[in-house]
Order: sequence, then structure tokens, then C-alpha cells
Amino acid sequence: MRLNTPVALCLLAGSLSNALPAPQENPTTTTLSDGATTTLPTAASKDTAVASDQLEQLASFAQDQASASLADSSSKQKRGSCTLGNLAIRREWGSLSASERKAYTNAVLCLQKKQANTPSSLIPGAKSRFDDWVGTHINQTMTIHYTGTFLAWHRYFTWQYEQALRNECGYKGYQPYWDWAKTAATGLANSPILDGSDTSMSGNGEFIPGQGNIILGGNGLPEIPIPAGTGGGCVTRGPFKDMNVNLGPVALGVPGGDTISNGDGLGYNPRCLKRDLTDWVNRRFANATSVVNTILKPKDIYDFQMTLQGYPGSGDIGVHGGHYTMGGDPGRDLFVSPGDPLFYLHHGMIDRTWWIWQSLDYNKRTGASGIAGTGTFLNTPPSPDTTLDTVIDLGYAAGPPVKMADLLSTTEGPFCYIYL
Ligand SMILES: *[C@@H]1O[C@H](CO)[C@@H](O)[C@H](O)[C@H]1NC(C)=O
Ligand SMILES: *[C@@H]1O[C@H](CO)[C@@H](O)[C@H](O)[C@H]1NC(C)=O
Ligand SMILES: [Cu+2]
Repeated sequence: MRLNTPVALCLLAGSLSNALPAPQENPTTTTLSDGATTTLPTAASKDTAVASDQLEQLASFAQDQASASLADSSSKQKRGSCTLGNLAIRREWGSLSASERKAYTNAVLCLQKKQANTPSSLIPGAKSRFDDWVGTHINQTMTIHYTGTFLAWHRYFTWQYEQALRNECGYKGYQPYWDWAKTAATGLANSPILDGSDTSMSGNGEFIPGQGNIILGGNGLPEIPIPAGTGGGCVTRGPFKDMNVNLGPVALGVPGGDTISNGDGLGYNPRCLKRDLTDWVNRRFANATSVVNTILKPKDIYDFQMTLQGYPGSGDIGVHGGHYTMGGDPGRDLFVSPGDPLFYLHHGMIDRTWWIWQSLDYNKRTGASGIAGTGTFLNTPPSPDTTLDTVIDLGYAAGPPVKMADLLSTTEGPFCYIYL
């Protein structure tokens, strides 16, 4: 049978074969594409330890499905050139070795030293190749969040960034991700991603005492007060302690409830990277139960992407609210957030969550019915529906422009990766 290829077995190790006999909430039997069956949870456990196991099971299911499909030469997943032999595997930060982590952060620092592609006449503050991504995100913010393109746009953006690290900075690995469920359990400052060590993504900002709440919502929506975190100032340790944030702010929420901006945020405004690690946000909105809920509850793409970003007015900011978990500047700025290198690990996990959700009803969720929404933020101002033919263009960050149809699967079209 198809799964008995060495690579498939290797992918399966630690997945189905290790499926934990942990107590499950309403388990259900699901038939895999190769005819084998597996037992998946259908509702998130309120016990986060159990929910962590559920998340592992769901991720294993997505891995098994992808490897079975790639091993099957008659599968429809032959449209691109993706095979088990060239499949990239994106891993959780904590599972990388010290040298793999350093290779990643060194590549990011390399991108920050390279010249920008963006003409300074268009974005004067874009000084480095790293800034090209930030500039593109600022320019398109109102047409890529709460839109039909949100998930696919950020999938392509993160993938092109990974390609730039590899092709322009000699990085040999793949984009790592930040598993929020893990940091919700350990605390952020204790995690390998954010402990501030040389093998982390740098840690907290310097502690600024007595900071007021951050206020989300407003503009007619109920306010969501978020307590300030345990940092607030400049990052002082780890690989990014000397980094300059060049662009922004545009809509930066700061403690005390204000939002600050520097005009359109495209001017040159060099300053330190600030973080304000906020365990409260991580635990409240992105614990293992929240992640599993996000994967299991929504049955259509509209509900999925709204749950993930938070239904406006619901008081829930969704797992995407992890931008407020890292806090600081530019972390809390919807426009400039890719200016914190942690953005790409966060969006790696967003993409992983989408990938797992898609695997539960693959054909439907990677086709036309896997798209909902229009081209503008909460359809304001009103704009046409996003379709398979809608084009995503990353401007000066990377090309070529691609259609939505090519971005819905991670193993068809231009992509060839899965998450472990
Ligand atoms: C964990 O997430 C669930 C679902 O999002 C939420 O109801 C619960 O309050 C969270 N736990 C904590 C400790 O905040
Ligand atoms: C900003 O976006 C518009 C279209 O949305 C595009 O025409 C323009 O070239 C973009 N500017 C930059 C600097 O990417
Ligand atoms: Cu974004």
C-alpha cells in the first residue's frame, strides 16, 4: 500500500503510529485517502493538555494525507512538480537544533543588510531587502486583512520570504513556526523562541513599569482592553538586539489606549525593535483549546477565517491576535507588523492551522469553496468577491504575481511543503 514508502513511513513516525491513546472528546473515525482509517477528535477538550494531544493528532492527519497523496502517482496532486523527494518540511522552532536556529536568524540578519529593491522615491524608509516585505505589507494592509485573500496572501508572502532567505542569503532550512499552544503552556519568556538567548528570536523588551492597557476595537465596536505585558522597551538580547525598525508606525497601539502613527509610515524612521511579551493574550486566545477549536468548529472558510482573525465585536481576537502576544513596536501595528522578524514564525503557525483545517475536507477547502470574502477590509468600501482568478502581487518584495487558485494548496502549484 502506498504509505509503505520510506519517506511516507518517516513522515508517519511520530504521527499516526504515535497517536496518543489520550482521552478524546467525541472521537470520530475518518477514512484516509488511501483507505486506512484514523480516529480524530471532533471537539476541542477544555483541558489544554488533552487539547495539545488533539492538535498533534490533527497535524498528523494532515501529514499523512499529504504524504499519501504525494506517494500516489495517480493523485490529482500532480499538477505541480511536488513529490515526496522534494517536499520541504517546516518545523516548530523548539525542535530545531541550536545551529539550525542560528542559521535562520543569520539569514534574517543578512536580508536586513542587503539593499532594498523598492525605489526610495516610492518608499523612502525601505532601506533593506527585509524592509521590502514590510513596505509591501504596509501598502496593502487594507486589502489583505479581513478579505478573501487574507490567508492566501500571507501564505505567499511567508513563502516568498522563506525563498529570499534561501536564495539570497544561503539559508538551507525552511521557515520555522511558533506553536502558540506550546508557549501558552510554558510561558513566553521561558520558550526557546523568546528566551532572549543567542538561539532564540530575541526575547522580551526592557521592562517598563506601570504601563496602562492596550485598547483594541473602537470605531463603533466594543473596546477590548488588553493588559500591557512584561516588557515594553527595546529588545536587548539575542540576534535582533541591534536591529533597526525603519518603517512605520502607522497604527501602533500603545499602553494607555492611544494609537500612534508617523504619517503613512513609509518614511525613514529608524528605531529599536520593541517587544512587550504578554502571556495573558497567548493563554486567553491561543492556548491549545483555542487552536483546536479554530480547526474543528468552523465548517466553511468564512467562519474559519473570521474565527482565526476574531469576529469584530465578539471580544475574541482569535489566534491571529498573537501579534498582541509579542506586543511592542512594530508587533502591535497591523500595518508594520512584518517589521518584527517573529512575524514570519507567527504566520507560519497561522498557515499551519489553515493547512490542518484544509486537510479535513481537502478538495472542498482547496477549491473555489475554500475562498470567501472580497478585496477590502470587512468589505469597506465594498469591492468584488475574491475568486480563484484574483491575483496576489507582492510588489517589490517578490514576484511573480499569482492567482488565488495557485495558493490554496501547499503541495500543488508553486508550493511544495508541509508542517511537522
Ligand atoms: C483557553 O482557550 C479557551 C478557548 O479559546 C478559552 O475559553 C479559555 O478561557 C482559555 N484559557 C485561559 C486560561 O484563558
Ligand atoms: C502599492 O500598491 C499599489 C496597488 O495597490 C501599487 O500600484 C503600487 O505600486 C504599490 N507601491 C509599492 C511601493 O509597492
Ligand atoms: Cu498581515
